[in-house]
Amino acid sequence: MKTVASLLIVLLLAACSAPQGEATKSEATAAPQQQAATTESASPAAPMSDMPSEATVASASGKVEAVDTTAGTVTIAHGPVEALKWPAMTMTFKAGDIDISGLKSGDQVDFEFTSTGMDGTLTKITRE
Ligand SMILES: [Cu+2]
Repeated sequence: MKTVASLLIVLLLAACSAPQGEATKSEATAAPQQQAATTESASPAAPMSDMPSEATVASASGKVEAVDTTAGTVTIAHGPVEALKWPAMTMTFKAGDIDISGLKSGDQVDFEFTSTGMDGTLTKITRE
């Protein structure tokens, strides 16, 4: 039993010494990496600024509050948008390529839109 125990100790020591050697190496290379990470975390806007470039598609329903065919915008009081963790709110969507001439305030609508940040561009809108 003693032999087994000492073998285990030797194995454990061997197992321990190998990672230590690697740890020393990675510590040496970790310094510049940490600096890079610090630079990134110094600007918390960096991860956020990636979001607007990646448009999120979401759908919601709500009530049209205003239609501006000249500006090409529709203001909608919409319900919560779980995909974007948006609460219910009233906001103005860009119409994009959508024909909004048939909409009028008071219309109940289901709509889909792409969102970049708090900006929404309609991709589909149908009256209920
Ligand atoms: Cu909104």
